[in-house]
Amino acid sequence: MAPTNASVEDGKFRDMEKDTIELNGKQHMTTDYGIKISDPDHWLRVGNNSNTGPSLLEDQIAREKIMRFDHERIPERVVHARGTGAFGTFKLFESASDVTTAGVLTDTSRTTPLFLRFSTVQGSKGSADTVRDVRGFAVKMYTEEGNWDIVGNNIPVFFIQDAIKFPDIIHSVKPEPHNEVPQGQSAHNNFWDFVYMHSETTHMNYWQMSDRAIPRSYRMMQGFGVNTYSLINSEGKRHFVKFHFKPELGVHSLVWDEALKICGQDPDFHRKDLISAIEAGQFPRWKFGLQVLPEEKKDDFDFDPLDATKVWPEELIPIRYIGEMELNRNVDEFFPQTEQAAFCTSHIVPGIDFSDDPLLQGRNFSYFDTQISRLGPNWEELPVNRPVCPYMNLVNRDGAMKHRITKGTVNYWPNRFEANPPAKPEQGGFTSYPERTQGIKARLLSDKFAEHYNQAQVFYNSLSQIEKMHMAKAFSFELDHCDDPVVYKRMAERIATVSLELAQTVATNVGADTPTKALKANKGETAKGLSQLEYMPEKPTIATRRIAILIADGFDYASYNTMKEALTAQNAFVFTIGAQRQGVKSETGEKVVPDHFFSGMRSTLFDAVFVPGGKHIESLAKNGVAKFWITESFAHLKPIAGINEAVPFIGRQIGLDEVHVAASGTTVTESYGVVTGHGNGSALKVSNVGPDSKGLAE
Ligand code: HDE
Repeated sequence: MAPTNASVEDGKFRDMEKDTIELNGKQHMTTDYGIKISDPDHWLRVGNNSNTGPSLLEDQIAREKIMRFDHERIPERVVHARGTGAFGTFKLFESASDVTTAGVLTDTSRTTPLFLRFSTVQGSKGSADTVRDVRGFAVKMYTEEGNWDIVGNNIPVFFIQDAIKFPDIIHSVKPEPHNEVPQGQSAHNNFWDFVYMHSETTHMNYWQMSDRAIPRSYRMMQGFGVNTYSLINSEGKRHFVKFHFKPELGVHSLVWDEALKICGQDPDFHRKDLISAIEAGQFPRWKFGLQVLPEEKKDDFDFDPLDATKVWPEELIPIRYIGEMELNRNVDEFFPQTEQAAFCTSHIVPGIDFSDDPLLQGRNFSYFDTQISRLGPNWEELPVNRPVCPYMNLVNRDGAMKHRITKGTVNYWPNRFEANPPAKPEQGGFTSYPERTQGIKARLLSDKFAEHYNQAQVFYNSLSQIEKMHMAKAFSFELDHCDDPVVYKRMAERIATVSLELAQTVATNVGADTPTKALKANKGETAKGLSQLEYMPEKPTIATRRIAILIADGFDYASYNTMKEALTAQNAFVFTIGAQRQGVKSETGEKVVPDHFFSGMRSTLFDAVFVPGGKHIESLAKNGVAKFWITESFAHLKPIAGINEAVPFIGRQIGLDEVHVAASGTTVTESYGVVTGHGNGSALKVSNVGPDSKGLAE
């Protein structure tokens, strides 16, 4: 199949169509070399009706089937193995032509197709989605000038400053070498040993211990390019830049108890969340922003802007939001479109350039290299990875699994035909920024890289009390899982560089000596944009929030149905959870077939719960699972709503008298995220059930 030169108007969809086929139900099954198969279920063997007999190696059909299967797996990514992705588009609403010539950042009439892969870092391909971890946020934009990859994370800083340390940090966090434990966790001796040994990890480590590392949904996370890149404008002037993505739905997290439970209850929770939102047409969107810094101002700060363990404070360098990204199409097949998707920090387009960020410089080597071992040298030719603009290079050819066939008699440049000539800058040819540079050859970082605690303090100081409480629990959980006293004792002490109070709480919980003095003065400085509570949705919404309605035989159909319709009208994902899936009968005889039965789901997999009134309360009150649903929802501070007979039932499960309201007329009461009502079903206004009273829970 010829690779496409589809124009951008055709988008990536049209491009991949050339390699996409429908599973044709009517077409006969064939071998991969095309002959029709008469029996795919029995190996050719010598035998008879009473004697099966030996299998024949001769059976080319059986051999092909088994051999294909034997080689189905490719190496998983050495980090970020667990992930999922979707296609979408990028649109610019404001040109950044003052700082760059890149078409994707200057042409407001364009729609640029893209692919985004979210991931966790530590776990294997089959690990759970909701582990405590950094999330990858890798965007591939198929621009008219070639592919531009922003291989980012949901946390704006990184653990280390020099790429040469990457194998160390990853070895330390991955399962330990002697027993391959633990999976999907950083809660073990080696990781925390590394953190102690490298004070440069401190800032990122605090983000990792914050609620950012247990997101509610991929759709509710920020994305950051992390590294410092350059933008070059038409005058050839350079600005340093950091890239930002801000979710329309706001930033929301699970609470730790939920995250832990969901790991077992639904390890695919985040995958399914993304897929179902896109399937329902509820496309997640992010504002795209730039922080730009004129080159000559690089040395104006007490940190080095090329140090990836530091954020650029928004007070000093505001974010300029200029575009919007939307995810609007699920993949058709996971392996070719997500597993084989491969990103490269070195994929930039004219108008964008690198910086001397020492982490980025190393990454620029590593990504291409790792794709060669994972996918082979022709990985850029795979449908999901290839550009949508014309591409041709007569020298880069051959290698395993070469797919494209290029006619012609020369494969070198220059050649007597002047075939495949390079492009001059005015023809769109990429030119590197002519950076002036000089120095001695040495293994060094600039002096400002040596400061490691200031921004960790500012981050911690900027969190709300609730976030700080969560962080104390997170540190305590992690260090409690370290059984080498050297590790947890030293770490508890180290925390006193950021907060003595935090260090004391953690030390008490994990059995370390209680630190008595702060190892570094904390002046209480705060900054904006760090606490995730600053990122609430622009418009409050319950769209795509998962809401459970609990029913058993004898429920009140009117209040059930009124609530269900009202929630559905606001695009919430409503699920009826019944005593049995065979069907549940209402007081008035209506039969509802629930989406799940009580023990098939758990409260942790939903954002809110509603219990209609009716006689069914008598059986709910005797059902441990239904009762625990309410108790657990309350413990996780989820909105709980009930009406009429459901009100005292809910009150009993959560031990709160306040939810008992006068039983006359139509009233709605809210208390601790619990909404109760009396009267007909419409008494419960959906707005009372909106997010997000969560956050207080542990
Ligand atoms: Fe990566 N990283 N990384 N990384 N990274 C990989 O490339 C590496 C770093 C990130 O969905 C690998 O294709 C080095 C920072 C994401 O396919 C590998 C260094 C950030 C993904 C690699 C870093 C990231 C990767 C493994 C230190 C946030 C998943 C598979 C200098 C800005 C991409 C692969 C996907 C994947 C190397 C640090 C994000 C080995 C050497 C900082 C989102 O090449």
